[in-house]
Amino acid sequence: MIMKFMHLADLHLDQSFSGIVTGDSRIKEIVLNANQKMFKNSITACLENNVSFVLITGDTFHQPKISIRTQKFFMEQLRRLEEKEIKVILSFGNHDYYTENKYWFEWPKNVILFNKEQVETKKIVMKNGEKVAFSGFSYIGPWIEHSKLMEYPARGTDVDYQIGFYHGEIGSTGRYAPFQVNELPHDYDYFGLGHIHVSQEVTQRPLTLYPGTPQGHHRKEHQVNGIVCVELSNTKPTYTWLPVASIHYQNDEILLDAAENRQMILEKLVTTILAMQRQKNLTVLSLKVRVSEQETAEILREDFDSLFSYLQDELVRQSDAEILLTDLKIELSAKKAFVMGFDSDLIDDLGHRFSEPSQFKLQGEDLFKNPLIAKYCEWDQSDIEKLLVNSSQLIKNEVDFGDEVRT
Ligand SMILES: [Mn+2]
Repeated sequence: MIMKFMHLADLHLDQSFSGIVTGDSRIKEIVLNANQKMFKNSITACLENNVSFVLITGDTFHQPKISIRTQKFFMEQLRRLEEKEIKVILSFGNHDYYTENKYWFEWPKNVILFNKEQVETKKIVMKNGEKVAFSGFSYIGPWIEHSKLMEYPARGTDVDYQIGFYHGEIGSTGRYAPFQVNELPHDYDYFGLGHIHVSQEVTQRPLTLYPGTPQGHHRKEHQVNGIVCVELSNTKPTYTWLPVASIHYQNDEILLDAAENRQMILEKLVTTILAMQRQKNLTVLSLKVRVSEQETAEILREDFDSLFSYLQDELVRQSDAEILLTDLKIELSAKKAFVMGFDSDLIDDLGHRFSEPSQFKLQGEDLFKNPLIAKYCEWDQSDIEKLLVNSSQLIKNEVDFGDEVRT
């Protein structure tokens, strides 16, 4: 007998998409719906593949406080599975840790909740009579500072399949239930992980996978596989990835040769970007343009702002809203790069922190005391955001970051 199920983790259903600023209404629409579309696609994939059950292993929501609208949407989608009598095994991670009285709707009857920090085991009987045991736990606060693997029971003697699941990180110390790979229960049929956003096969025995997040939410989440469909049988377990994302972050670079004039540079930039390999739907592009000549670099930098905004518009237009350029960096190949020890997202995060008007005013206190500025400058929210985006860009133009050097 073959048993097929779907494993999802780290959906972060209510997380916003970082770095996306656009006036294009088609792209705004895509961004607005991307999280829900990812989950709808996932449920559709479960139905189409006729899976026996669906395993969701934590951080389904980005925050412990979940908006009522998101709750309603989530429950509605689970009900599509209920109609087909497909069970959902659901646990909570460090982001969406469980607290009792926050749900505004009743959980559909097909949902088997794991909402305790102690490892529990729950059994279900499949339509064909086979018994499956699930062992796992949930977060009830933001941290668990020790391994939970010792609590997992031995494989049940009266079950056909024993499945474990675990939201946490590999390691000896840490705040997210750090565990050692060699302590995974070898006699389980599958061990489903959550927490790490990059897909990874951790061990083959038991088959232990991090599905990774199926929908990236920022530049660093550019390696996304989707949700995972697992097949268990008497022989070796197999699995396949199913893509469900509608926004793809992509970091790329192109080379511009020497001695080209402005017309050729512009033409080459646009055609090269449009010809780049990319996935379907919306690509959010961080681009590094490498040039070999100082002169070319100077041409590009001289008109940087207007070049960047022209390219953005032109790419949206020519790609039919499938490419959004969000970062542009000019780099002279010969130059010895100045490398920061931290990742480039920190710059965006810092910028974001100052977008809160009271923070902005606090940081700019001295500046705003200047009588001229106080008199003539009114800062509304869009001015603040524009300023922050521009200043982040200035920093990114001059500096290489840890994440860019490592990849
Ligand atoms: Mn997590």
